[in-house]
Amino acid sequence: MAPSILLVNPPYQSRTEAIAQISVGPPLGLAYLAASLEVAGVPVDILDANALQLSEEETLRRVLDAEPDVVGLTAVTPTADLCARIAHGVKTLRPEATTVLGGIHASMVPDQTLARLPSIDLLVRGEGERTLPELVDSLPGGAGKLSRVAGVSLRKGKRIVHGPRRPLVDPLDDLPFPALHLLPMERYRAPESDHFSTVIAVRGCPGRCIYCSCPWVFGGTLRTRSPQNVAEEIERDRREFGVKLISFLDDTFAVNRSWALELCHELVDRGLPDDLRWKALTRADTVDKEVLAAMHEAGCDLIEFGIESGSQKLLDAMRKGITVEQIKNAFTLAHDEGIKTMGFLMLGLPGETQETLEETLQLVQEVDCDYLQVSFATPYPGTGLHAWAEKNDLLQTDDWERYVFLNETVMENPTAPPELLREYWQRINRAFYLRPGYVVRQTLAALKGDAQVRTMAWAGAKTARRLLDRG
Ligand code: B12
Ligand code: SF4
Repeated sequence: MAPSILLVNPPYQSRTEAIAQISVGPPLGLAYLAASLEVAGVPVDILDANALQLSEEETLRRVLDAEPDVVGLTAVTPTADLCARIAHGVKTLRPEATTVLGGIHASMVPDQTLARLPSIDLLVRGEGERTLPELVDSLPGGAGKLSRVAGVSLRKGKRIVHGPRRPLVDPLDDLPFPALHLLPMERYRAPESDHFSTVIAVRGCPGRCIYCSCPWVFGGTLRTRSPQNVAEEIERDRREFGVKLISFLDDTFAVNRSWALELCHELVDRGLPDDLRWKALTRADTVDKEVLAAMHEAGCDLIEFGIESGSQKLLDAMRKGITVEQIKNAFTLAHDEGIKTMGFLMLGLPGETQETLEETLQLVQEVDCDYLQVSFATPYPGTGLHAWAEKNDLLQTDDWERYVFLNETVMENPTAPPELLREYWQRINRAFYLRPGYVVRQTLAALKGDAQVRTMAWAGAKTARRLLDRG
């Protein structure tokens, strides 16, 4: 019989800010892996310790109770050490089990990760759907040889060896739908709904923003699923799990305009229930009136745009490939269509100064988005930003657990010291949350019973309190 696998989403979310905690989604990567393992006949289960709000100790206990042959953990940079601690517990108390780490962090810096985390036996780089079943088949006693499996990295004595690069999955329609039946679906929620799930329809991004890790897993070219395949998954999510809100996790939902229009038309043609709504993240340069109208008609209530900065100079330096005018235009068009908007900002990118921070403050006031997230530029290992910070000796710490961009700065910026960034973090949040129009609008909407506004207002109130507490 094939070895059994337990895939583990570590318990990380309690460490983030209020705004992050009010949304808990399924670990979609693990659900994709589980679906491929099921097709390959490998006994698999998922432990979403994050959604179940388990402690580290409880997570380890549940892993050991399941008696898996293989424990697969998923990590972003700030959760890599947490995964390693769980793996350490496994190796201590069940040494015969094999520990495998995958996800964006492992994909970006495999050598460093294996060197620093001795409790991890094997590491998977990039997409795992094809790699993991082959890896299982190549464990001692299996058919293949581990070091030859494409996408796998491991230690051989003191050396770290890498199997060849794994080609990207293409066409994506070949993948089975994520195995949501292995997850505690009743636990997932977003401000707008307690019946929440996520879908990824597009993989890869042609962008090259210096701070971003995305292309390391999904590559630099765009792969889209067929609109029919995406719509079928959404119908499945509704039918089998009662999902009422979907968040598209695609890096750039509308970057392929004709595909986005086709998907929206497909969703409308299928006559999805009116109470099935969705939201998506896309670049500000990918939307126009027609695309936004189609998205709204197909059920899109909220669009998230990466603003990053109000300074054109900075947008160019980070290779965002977007103009300030395009950002303003995108927000205006979305509001005209009646779609709510969320903006993401990043303070402290190379070249940031008081002047550029002022420009960002002005832009936030101008675009008047409904929700806002202000973060600090964080140099994730393997990105151009990390290389810049390292070269200029600006890294304040290499403690990966502190690389949570909502919490603190982990990088010095020669033209914008941490105190200045914190000051503008406060000023921008204050200007946003405490602006009179916003308070009135949110209060009215909350009185009308808008659940999304109520929850976001709760997060907003927490942020505002923090702002006032800090003076
Ligand atoms: C959804 C999401 C979240 C959700 C997570 C919800 C959930 N339960 O999954 C939330 C909002 C909680 C979140 C939080 C954060 N996120 Co986030 N998030 C994403 C996003 C948009 C999608 C992730 C996803 O599901 N992808 C789809 C699946 C299919 O891909 P995948 O998870 O990578 O899995 C595949 C492979 O990686 C691999 N794989 C993954 N795990 C494993 C495990 C094994 C054993 C194997 C073999 C293979 C394998 O196989 C999978 C299938 O191909 C990505 C962007 C992106 N495009 O991926 C950012 C992203 C992962 N997030 C990022 C960041 C920075 C964060 C935060 C640190 C932000 C912050 N607050 O500071 C926090 C981390 C929380 C914390 N406190 O530690 C960065 C990670 C950068 C880095 N180097 O770490 C990304 C890449 C965004 C970016 N532009 O850079 N995030
Ligand atoms: S456009 Fe978005 S996903 Fe693409 S590289 Fe830039 S930040 Fe990353």
